[in-house]
Amino acid sequence: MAKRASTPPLPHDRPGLDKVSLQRSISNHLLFTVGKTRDKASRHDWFVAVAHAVRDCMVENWIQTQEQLHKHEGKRVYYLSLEFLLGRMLVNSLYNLGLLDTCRECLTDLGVDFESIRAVEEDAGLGNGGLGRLAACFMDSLATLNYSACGYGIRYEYGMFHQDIENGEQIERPDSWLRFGNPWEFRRPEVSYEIHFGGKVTHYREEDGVARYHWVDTEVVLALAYDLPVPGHATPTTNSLRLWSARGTHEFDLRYFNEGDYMEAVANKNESENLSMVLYPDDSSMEGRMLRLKQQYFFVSASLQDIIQRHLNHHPDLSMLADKVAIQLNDTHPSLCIPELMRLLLDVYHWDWDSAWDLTNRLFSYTNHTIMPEALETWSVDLMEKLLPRHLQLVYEINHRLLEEVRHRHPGDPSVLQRLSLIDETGGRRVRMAHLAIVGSHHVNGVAQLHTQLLKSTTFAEFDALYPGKILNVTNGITPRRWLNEANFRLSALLSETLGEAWKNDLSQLSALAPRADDEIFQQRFRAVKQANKQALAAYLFQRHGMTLDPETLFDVQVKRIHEYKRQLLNVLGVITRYNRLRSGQGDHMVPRTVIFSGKAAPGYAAAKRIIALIHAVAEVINNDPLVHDRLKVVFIPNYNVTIALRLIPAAELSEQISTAGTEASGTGNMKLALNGALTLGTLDGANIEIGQAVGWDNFFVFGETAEQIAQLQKTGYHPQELVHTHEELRQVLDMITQGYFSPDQPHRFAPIVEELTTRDRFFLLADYEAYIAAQERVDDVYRNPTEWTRRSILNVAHMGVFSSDRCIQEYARNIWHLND
Ligand code: 26V
Repeated sequence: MAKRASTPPLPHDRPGLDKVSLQRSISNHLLFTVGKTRDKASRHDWFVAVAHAVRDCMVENWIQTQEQLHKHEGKRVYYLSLEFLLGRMLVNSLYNLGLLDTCRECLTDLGVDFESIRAVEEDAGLGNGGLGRLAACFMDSLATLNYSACGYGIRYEYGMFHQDIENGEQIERPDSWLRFGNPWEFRRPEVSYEIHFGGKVTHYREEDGVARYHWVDTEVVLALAYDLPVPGHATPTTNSLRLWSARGTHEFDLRYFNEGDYMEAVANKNESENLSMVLYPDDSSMEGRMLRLKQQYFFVSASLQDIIQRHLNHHPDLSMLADKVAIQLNDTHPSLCIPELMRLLLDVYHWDWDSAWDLTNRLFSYTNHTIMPEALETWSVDLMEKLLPRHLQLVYEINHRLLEEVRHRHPGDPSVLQRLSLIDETGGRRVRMAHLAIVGSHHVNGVAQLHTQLLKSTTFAEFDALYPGKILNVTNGITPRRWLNEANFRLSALLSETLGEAWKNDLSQLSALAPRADDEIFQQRFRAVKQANKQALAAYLFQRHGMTLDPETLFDVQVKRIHEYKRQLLNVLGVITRYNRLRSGQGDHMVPRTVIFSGKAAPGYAAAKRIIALIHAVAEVINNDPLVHDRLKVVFIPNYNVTIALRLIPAAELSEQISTAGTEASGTGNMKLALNGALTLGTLDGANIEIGQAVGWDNFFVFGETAEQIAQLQKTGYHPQELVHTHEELRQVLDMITQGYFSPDQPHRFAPIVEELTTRDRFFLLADYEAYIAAQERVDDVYRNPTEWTRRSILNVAHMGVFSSDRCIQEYARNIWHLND
């Protein structure tokens, strides 16, 4: 229904921002939305009532944010991401609305325990790891900075799988996070788009000789919209996150119905709905993922139709689209946007190629999140031909024009054509999605300085030469609302008492903490915060998993997805080395430690799953050895997710960021841990480098080969076996693993791990082993001096302000989206 500016709003209750009206609203929702009385209400019923009451408080600002944009004719950002790792929403929403304390009091007055209510909320785990969490942090910063933005994603029925550990091994369970409904979302059945697949392309010439293409005989799936409001912190802006859900259509089923095959028709409807069923885990293999390609196109087509529709609601045509809209592609997952927009402009709106390409190029920008060759997306030409025949034609045409340009610049050099081509011809023809995203975008960004530099000098060096200035850096960031204020209320209170509240929306203000680093009284209070956080974690792990952690030991934390390149295995080698030293009586001066691991392995990633099994096997032996009792403990916390991260990170003292230099694009866990006062033990990789620079290298335990040295080793030949011979302790550790010390029932269980390390060692663990062990000794040395440790820890917090996602978004706004022009 069209909105008339002159129509006065219907009379309605103003959702209460005070205790009395919030309480009334919660009571109303319990009765009228949930349909329960207070004596029959479960904790979940209360949660639903509270969430609805809180959601009500966002609606007015939400509607106003949309209306203001049209009035002010500003430019809007669309953030397209196949992943949004939001976690729980209740506390974050309350906090951003400034209602946390009020709500807590309301519930207390009603005789309901707030903590137990918040604990029943499911995590919205619609992402794999850093990439998805970055998207969630960006949504928070965009609203907090009052930018008009909308995120687009998929409303997966099943998010990131739930990890159980059985007999020391990872077992995956589906994450049916929606089974009790989602009180935050608004279903928009009126917002739906048709998405087409398959079929064939016909063409004809118009009278003036212009060729026209029709994509026909397609199958159709519907995309339905669900909106989540995203409130800024202490700002009026409330943006939207629009998630698409797939539904079958009658058109699709009709031929079966006509033949009377009801079962077939229903089965096909289910198949369409599979499109938004499940989030793909980031696997090491890209093979056989027809459904994933369909999912990507489903997402791209729905989002672009919606963006165009919204624009045409307020403008006569698309000529101004790039002046009103910026579209950010979060990795290559949405890069089908490029041929899809070309298809719409050429085949539907009848634009000429050059104008269509110009608009496309002015609209899109792309963020690259990895240079690992096996993680760069490619799609088989055959699959694309079957599923998206018109898009494949357009990819060919884009490629043809690209290669013409390259040929012109590099006459007589066919190898450069092969390297830049959108089609990889080696071993089955495949479309290189990163190349497509680069040529179709006006800017491409890496996510940390080193990563961007490597993009420019290695992976995409020839594109950098072809399009100077297109590739630039925006170092990642994290939202302080979630990762300091919500995660660590004790530290937040201390900071606010010391500095005032302004750090929450301007994290650079933390630098005023630096002069307190040597202040004994402040140190004591700061240390007490960390100690209380450690105790709280220990209490939680005891209650939830029966684990016993000693809060008097150093909490040494490595939490992230399990990947070979992140080198959890190097940590394990270090733990076994420490164990051997303790057992052989060399450990008297060693600091008692609890080594904490947490992280999921992709279900199909055998090597990563074996690392999880090894961690458990090593923990079993060490934790049951009375000789090292009290001095070393290894724990693996199952099912790492946003909620567990919020408990773990504030309690961490040492943050292990030990990826092979040149492999971790940025890392964001490194930022969360340092912001919460952990000292980093890290390689010169990703954003570690910038963290070291910001907090000062004296306050960071750095070790290991540089990216350049690693590249050199790769070039000149690396022989890990030789390192084993020269290092007695390392040899002993590897022998124990090979000979079944940690797996007496299956002596050969972990032999493949040592086999890889001593033959290939793709990630240079043995090259960094000695430096890692030495760095761990330095950690012990400093930890033995609590004043010095605390001083460094305070300086870390003080200098982490630059890693706020607010700073990131400002850089995107200025250098990429040109929002303020
Ligand atoms: C990497 C790999 C490595 C080999 C095995 C298969 C595989 C699959 C996925 C990936 C990562 C894909 C992209 C990604 O998630 N990148 C992460 O993005 C974060 C946000 O920018 C960044 O902090 C992490 O360093 C980066 O790994």
